Amino acid sequence: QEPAKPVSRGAFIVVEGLDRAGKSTQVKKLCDRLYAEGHNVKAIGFPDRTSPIGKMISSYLKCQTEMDDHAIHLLFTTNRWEKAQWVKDQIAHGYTLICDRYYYSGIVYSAAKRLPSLSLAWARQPEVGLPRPDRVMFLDLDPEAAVKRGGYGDEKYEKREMQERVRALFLGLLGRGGEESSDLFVVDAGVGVEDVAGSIWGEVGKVVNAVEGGKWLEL
Ligand code: T5A
Ligand code: NA
Repeated sequence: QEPAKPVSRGAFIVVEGLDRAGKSTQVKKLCDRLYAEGHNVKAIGFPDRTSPIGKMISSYLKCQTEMDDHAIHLLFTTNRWEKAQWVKDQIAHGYTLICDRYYYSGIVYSAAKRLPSLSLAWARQPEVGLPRPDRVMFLDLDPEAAVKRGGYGDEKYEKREMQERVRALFLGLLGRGGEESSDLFVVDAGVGVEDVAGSIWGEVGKVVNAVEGGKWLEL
């Protein structure tokens, strides 16, 4: 399938946030808008529950199987690695990818378990080398507001205390320096769907046009 118009490469945009922050809603809106403006765009997301490893992750999240915390962390990471070449290929062929969660979630959700043997640095290590996004939109929402959005379901991490620690770690990445802090762009996700979409577009529109204009480095 050939892209509709020749471009240098596509952009790689990630949408991150707590459970119920509105990531899936915004990924869809962003894809629709980019498509309407003539961009070649594809949506992806992690965990990708369709692969054999993804099915193991899904079973863990639904509390159907138990697993060691380091083991599940490495499965989440592997679930990204098994898609890494595909991600690079799509971008090289001019497709902009909008990705629902990525290694930022991978690092902070595992570190939020506060195990002495599972530090942020430990969690980060197996993610090193994965394709780095051009921009990460962090949908920031108070966990109290997240609960009110229909409440949490039965999945593993959908608990208030865990979400508080995840949020603190996400915001901590911003102050930590290094790659993650310069990738993250914070969006207030506690307002209406259209207002959140407007904030996201204000940043992503610029990034996508800069990438397609060839002003950004190749991955
Ligand atoms: N995880 C994930 C790890 O531990 N390690 C990893 O490496 C990765 C990748 C599953 C879990 O796995 C963890 C994190 C998670 O705990 P998931 O499948 O992405 O991750 O599941 P969730 O993030 O929980 O998906 P949700 O569907 O709950 O959240 P979304 O996508 O953020 O929210 P969305 O868009 O579905 O909206 C939720 C509800 O809110 C409403 C929507 O209509 C919907 O009802 N809503 C709004 N309401 C008011 N105002 C707005 N602005 C709204 N936007 C949406
Ligand atoms: Na979602």
